Amino acid sequence: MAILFKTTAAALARWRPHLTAAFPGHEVRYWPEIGDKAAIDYALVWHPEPGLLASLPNLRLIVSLGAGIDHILRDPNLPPGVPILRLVDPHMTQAMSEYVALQVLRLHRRDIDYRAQQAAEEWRELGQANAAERRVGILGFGTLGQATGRTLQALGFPVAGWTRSAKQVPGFVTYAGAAGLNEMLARSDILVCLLPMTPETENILDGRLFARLPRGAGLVNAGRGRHLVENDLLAALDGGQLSAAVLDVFRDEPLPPGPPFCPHPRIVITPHVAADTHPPTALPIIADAIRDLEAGRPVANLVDPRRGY
Ligand code: NDP
Ligand code: OXD
Repeated sequence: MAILFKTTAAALARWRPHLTAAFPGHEVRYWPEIGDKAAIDYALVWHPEPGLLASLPNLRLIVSLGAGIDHILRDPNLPPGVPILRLVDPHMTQAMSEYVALQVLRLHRRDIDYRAQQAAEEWRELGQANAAERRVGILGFGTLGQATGRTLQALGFPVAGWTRSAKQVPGFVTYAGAAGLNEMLARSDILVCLLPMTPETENILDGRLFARLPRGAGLVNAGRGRHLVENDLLAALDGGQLSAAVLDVFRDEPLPPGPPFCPHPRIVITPHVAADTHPPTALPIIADAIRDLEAGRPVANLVDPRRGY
């Protein structure tokens, strides 16, 4: 019984020390040295090459090494019927809450302006709203969105969440679908994107959406780079419809150096680190899922590829 492991070279260094101990009884094979493909039962992957998974004839489970599965679903030749597991790890959920809280506070407390003043050696007080006056809207109110919402609410921000299907989340105002989006945007002084990447959500952060936010709103995108129409963001910042943006994810990663984003006075960039997968906590979750599958028990957090997330 063998496990295929495929991630980026940089991430592999974080995973490798933990892998053999996590799966006693299984041989772990590191892509591209995967040996006899027929021996591979499980594939733990991040951005697998299209066609790789379909070439494994006895594959029983595909595990995403992240919360998103877009990097798997982009393969047009996925093996039909092989279940796909996405990572739901409380450590990652906490990390995302911390990241978004940091960035919302950065926008709320005008940190970008104060850093610019510091660089210009300028001492000047800018006005400060209360957290209770700064309404935050979260696009994508699932595992990460709701946990983040709770953290922001504890800091005093009024938080609303937007989902695909209508749902009630105790303590929050929620909106759903295209009909709910307008209302949600109109009350979002800071908009946070924690959506999965699907055909419906691609390019959602565009000029038409920005125009429906209150003038001077801030944006935090920690979903996927393809949610954002980059030229529309730059135009909205130039025209003042948006006051600032924090971007963790990009169409091309690593982000090529230089304009338009590096540097930009109103854009803060982080290198896709909002909620890194943490091998010591993620591996026991994956090992439990494999044990459940082998014992014929239901496996938590399998995704429906037709839904796209
Ligand atoms: P979940 O599946 O738990 O939540 C997704 C949410 O998005 C749900 O509320 C869902 O609605 C909503 N949604 C999906 N499609 C639409 C749509 N068309 N319109 C409105 N709402 C929609 O995912 P997670 O919270 O675990 O993760 C979200 C995403 O965060 C990941 O897919 C990934 O892209 C990104 N991510 C980024 C990281 C980073 O480091 N930057 C780290 C981890 C994840 P409903 O509730 O109705 O299903
Ligand atoms: C994820 C990510 O999907 O890190 O987990 O982006």
